[in-house]
Amino acid sequence: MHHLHREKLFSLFDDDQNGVVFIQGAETMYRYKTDYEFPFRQESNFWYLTGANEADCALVLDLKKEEYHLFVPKRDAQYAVWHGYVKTKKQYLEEYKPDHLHYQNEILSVLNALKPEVVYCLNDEQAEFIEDLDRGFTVETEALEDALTYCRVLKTEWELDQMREASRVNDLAYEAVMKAIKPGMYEYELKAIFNKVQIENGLLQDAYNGIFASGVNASILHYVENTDQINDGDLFLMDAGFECNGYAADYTRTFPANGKFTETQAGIYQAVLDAHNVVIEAIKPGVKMEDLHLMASRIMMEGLIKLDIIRGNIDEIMENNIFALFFPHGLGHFLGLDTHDVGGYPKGVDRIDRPGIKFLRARRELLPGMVVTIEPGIYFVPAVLEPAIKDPEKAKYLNTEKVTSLLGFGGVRIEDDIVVTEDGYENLTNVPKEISEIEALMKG
Ligand SMILES: [Mn+2]
Repeated sequence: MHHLHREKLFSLFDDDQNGVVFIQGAETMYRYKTDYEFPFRQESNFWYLTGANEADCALVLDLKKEEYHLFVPKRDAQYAVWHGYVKTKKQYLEEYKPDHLHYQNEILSVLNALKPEVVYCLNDEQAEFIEDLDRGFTVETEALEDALTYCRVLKTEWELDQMREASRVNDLAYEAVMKAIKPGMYEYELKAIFNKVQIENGLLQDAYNGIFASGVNASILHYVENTDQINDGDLFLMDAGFECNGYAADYTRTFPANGKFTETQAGIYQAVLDAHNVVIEAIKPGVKMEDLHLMASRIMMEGLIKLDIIRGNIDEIMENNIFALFFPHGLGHFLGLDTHDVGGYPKGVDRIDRPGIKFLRARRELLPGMVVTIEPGIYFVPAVLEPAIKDPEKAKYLNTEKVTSLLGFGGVRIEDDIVVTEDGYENLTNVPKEISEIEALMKG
């Protein structure tokens, strides 16, 4: 499948130029100065183009001949003692099917033979490696990043299948946690249940550090300690996902630890859920994420007006950015090989005519094949709301008494993974989110 990704990249460069793409893959990472090895995770662009999940590799793509050179490390017997094997060149060729296979120390001789007019590199560090070869190669760092972003943001059917599998397992893991949770448990016990389901289904790599937050901890956006005991009456917010062949799932669900929403919890939850549902229904090609963000914010503010947590005219509340007090993050992000995937900040008009690149421009509008998360939320963050209560310009829109009473509430976030299709969307996430569905699932 990775050969399709290389073809896609080749198609973006003019083939009458004598240029090459050069990328170094990930190295083994150690904990500080010890021999503790972190689990290996290939650099996403290198993985995208090669499917080679090994440390210390590199690639050269010859843009003129459209040929793929893979460079692999030369391992000694000592490596086999610790890692069980040393692959032969024949094994590498069979596994990754490059047009040409070389050892790492042959990069210079291959480049010397190709004599490229320009070497497209991924970043300054790798460009420096080429410059340090001291053969006067011209190096370019922006065009390759732009091209790979363009490739990766529009998923192929194979890539979508990996995300569907990551989602299928994520569905199971979420339901297992929702069924298991009881007041008195510790947050990490739910993480253990979540990870068990992922791993026993063959997904071994988490996509990001999961958040398992009870009560007030849910108002800390990147709470990853997961150490606290869960109280009766707490809401529990969980935001976690694993990868399938490098492709992430990233959901969030918020549910009552004891299985039953209180009236206040249900009110705030419903405000977020209404925004989440309406925004997802609006997804189709041509829609802009920033418009969806404002749409979600407005619906949530209408919900908070109905609950008498904020007061005033909805247009004025939007104009004065009161929504940012309760919704201090973005509506969503691109999802793929990275949880916050490439393509979120498209290049402007000034990047249209990069040298040697055919594609016209990146677009902010959603297009078929893009995958985004939709994750509105309402949080009661004391560090944000306490100053707002003291600021008359903001406080006039707040029911300060009610807001003060909710400073220990925590937060609600609901996040699904959405594929943009030709005529709308495909929702990859299938975990209960309506209040009645959640309560029915948790009752067992
Ligand atoms: Mn997310």
